[in-house]
Amino acid sequence: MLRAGAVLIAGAMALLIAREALAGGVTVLAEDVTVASGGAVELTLSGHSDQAIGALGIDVLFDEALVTPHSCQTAIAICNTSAGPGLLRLNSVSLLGFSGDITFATIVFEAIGPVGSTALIDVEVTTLSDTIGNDMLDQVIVTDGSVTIDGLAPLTPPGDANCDSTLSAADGLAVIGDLAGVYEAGCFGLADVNCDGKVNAADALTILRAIGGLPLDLPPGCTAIT
Ligand SMILES: [Ca+2]
Ligand SMILES: [Ca+2]
Repeated sequence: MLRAGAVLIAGAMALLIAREALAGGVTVLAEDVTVASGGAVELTLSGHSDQAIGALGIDVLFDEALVTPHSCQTAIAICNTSAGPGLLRLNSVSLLGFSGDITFATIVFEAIGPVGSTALIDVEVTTLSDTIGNDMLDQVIVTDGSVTIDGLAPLTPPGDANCDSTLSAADGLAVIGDLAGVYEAGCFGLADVNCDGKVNAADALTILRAIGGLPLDLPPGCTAIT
């Protein structure tokens, strides 16, 4: 009887461990970052999946009185920075799937709230399946992030690719230099100034046009740099 009990307990423990392993199959994690009021900051949404992901939907909710998304760079998804008030939405499908360590998106937030406030970056995975459509939502572990608005953090406005607190032609050069592999722009991620989800020569040109006071051809929802 005692032996049967021990077997039962061992079996239950094995089941628990197996369930925990399963529950740890997919992680989605948002960073905690700090930014000066009026500045911009990169927040990376990353994670890991052992199994290939075929379909993914992520909602990122935030306090729109404190932060506003300027751009969203992603190699695997479609990202809508203005899906609703205080809502950024990522959607992705892949026939081959993606797995391992994954960068889902790099979001640039502008801090519009007062010094001392913190905006919770609430991450909700709404869709998750493997490449043949099997639901994997019960396997995901999500970690929310935050943007803390700090009076001590250096001011880095959108477009400030070289992180020197001002927007100048040097930022256009930093973008081109980084793309060419001759210089590492410390705030390269801030340079998607035309909000098309990637940083390239068109952004360097947009920076130069903005400095020169020339009209900028920006999509709806993309705030002009100044
Ligand atoms: Ca700069
Ligand atoms: Ca761009």
